[in-house]
Amino acid sequence: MSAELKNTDASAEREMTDGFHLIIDALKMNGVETIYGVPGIPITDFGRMAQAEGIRVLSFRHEQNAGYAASIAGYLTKKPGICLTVSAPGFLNGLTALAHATTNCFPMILISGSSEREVVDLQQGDYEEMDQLAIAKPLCKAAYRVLHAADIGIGIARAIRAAVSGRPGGVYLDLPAKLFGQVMDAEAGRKSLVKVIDAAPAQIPSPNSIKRALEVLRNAKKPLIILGKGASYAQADDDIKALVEKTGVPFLPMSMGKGLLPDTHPQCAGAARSTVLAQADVVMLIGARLNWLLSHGKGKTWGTDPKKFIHIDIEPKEMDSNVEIAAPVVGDIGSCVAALLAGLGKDFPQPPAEWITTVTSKRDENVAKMAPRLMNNNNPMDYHGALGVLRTIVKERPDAILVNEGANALDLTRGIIDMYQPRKRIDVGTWGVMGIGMGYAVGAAIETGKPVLCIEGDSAFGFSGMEIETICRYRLPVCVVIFNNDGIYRGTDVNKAGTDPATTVFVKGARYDKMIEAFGGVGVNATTPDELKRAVNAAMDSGKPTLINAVLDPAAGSESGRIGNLNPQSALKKK
Ligand SMILES: Cc1ncc(C[n+]2csc(CCOP(=O)(O)OP(=O)(O)O)c2C)c(N)n1
Ligand SMILES: [Mg+2]
Repeated sequence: MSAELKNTDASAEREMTDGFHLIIDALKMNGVETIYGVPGIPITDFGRMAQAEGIRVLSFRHEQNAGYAASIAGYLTKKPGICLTVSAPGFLNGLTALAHATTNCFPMILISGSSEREVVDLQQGDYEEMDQLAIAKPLCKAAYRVLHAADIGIGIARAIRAAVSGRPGGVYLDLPAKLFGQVMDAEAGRKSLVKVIDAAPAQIPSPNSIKRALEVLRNAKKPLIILGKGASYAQADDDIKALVEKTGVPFLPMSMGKGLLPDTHPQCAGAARSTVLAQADVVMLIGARLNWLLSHGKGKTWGTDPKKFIHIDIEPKEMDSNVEIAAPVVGDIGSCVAALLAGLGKDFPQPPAEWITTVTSKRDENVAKMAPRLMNNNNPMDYHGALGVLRTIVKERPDAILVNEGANALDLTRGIIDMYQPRKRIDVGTWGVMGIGMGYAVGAAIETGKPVLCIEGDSAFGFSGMEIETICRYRLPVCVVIFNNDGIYRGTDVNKAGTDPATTVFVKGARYDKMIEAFGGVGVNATTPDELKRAVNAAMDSGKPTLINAVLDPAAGSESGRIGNLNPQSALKKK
């Protein structure tokens, strides 16, 4: 045999790999266990192979919901949630969730197949042609494209590090169709993979910033701590609790900060929100931004007395974003809180008793005012009657995850239902976006293994309602309660032109519970708080996918819930 022939034989026997397998190997090497997506060209086989290789691949009915599932997976686990989409339209459907992840600082990677670069770039009209990388860029933290199989390892490593390090966010990874089929030597392929070491390195705050912050806090007469979802994300629960309790400062949880310390904690000022925001003189923000949700730190909400802010955040650019920050503390929340705790010493002064009395008496007064409304047995139900029973159910099942969206259905649930454990309340987030519901429910059930209770406005539910098939298909322990008041905010609007229905109303008396029956789930129509209680308890006990149509008085809600003031007004009289 000639030497040349031998060589050919040897290379034919060489072990080879391809793009499909390199992507799977790279994800597995970096601990990715679950992918949320929708199959199609060019990623169908990839999904099959990933599933065969032991990655859990969950198929949704719409990419946006898969994306929301991935985003909340990132929030709950501190590892990037992975969403997988097809080119152009699938990619665009997933993009809203990627932007949502970035806005909310959740680590997520949107991996999308894309069409042939040569054709796309010459705009020759390829199947699902789109310059996806360019479109994704302004909507996420980082965007990468991999063209060669040998770069898959690096590409995935970069995406993972970009998503979780510093302030977490969404990352786009573009994988053109041709990449999946590219073949290379298996040994070289193995060597090209990258395991990301210390993907989110601790960012230690400067000692001076800690000293300054403690000095400001020490001199406060009316201090307040605000806990944002960044504090929940940090998983520094014990230290945060210790900081709050050792300083004795009243705390106000933001929506997804609820449960870091129980809402029933003696220092919780949740029910005295207006009082503490208006009257506090020093406000320590932990993983909470001074955005619209906190009225930008100024104006009527914040009262007339001067404030000093201590701001703890991983992102230096967040400081002074809306008002002057007297004591910026830049670092990861865990490291910052640990440093503050260490600096407290033994004799850190407690807040003046007068301030504590002001806060607790206001809180107790508001709680007492609310109590009888929560026990009402009105028929048709109103929000308070329905939430009264759900509040007890959550108290009895503190480890269940609560998903919540809507307008009144959101604001009233947030105010009424106490949370007892960190990261149990997940909701519309920074944008107040409708549509997170069923995606979050799937993501939360898969990532935590805990039962999920969704409290959904009837409009809110509609944005992701088809995923109840997904919930039934994977047999997830999800109970969806729809607060059905026949529409957006309320079901009573009338179109003055008398033709079509008003823009905010839906089919009267709709039976959402029938929808889930089509997929083998349990549907219940509940017209009283008692019926609602029985149905939710049964669902939570059985773990069976359940959808409860809670019939509410169509007149029960108010325009835009608690944020009606944000609707633009004209000086001219409304027609
Ligand atoms: C993606 C998106 N589209 C539209 C809106 C505007 N919006 C805010 S709340 C809401 C629905 C409120 O109705 P519902 O969910 O039934 O809650 P209710 O107040 O009736 O309890 C809508 C459409 C939004 N926030 N997000
Ligand atoms: Mg409604």
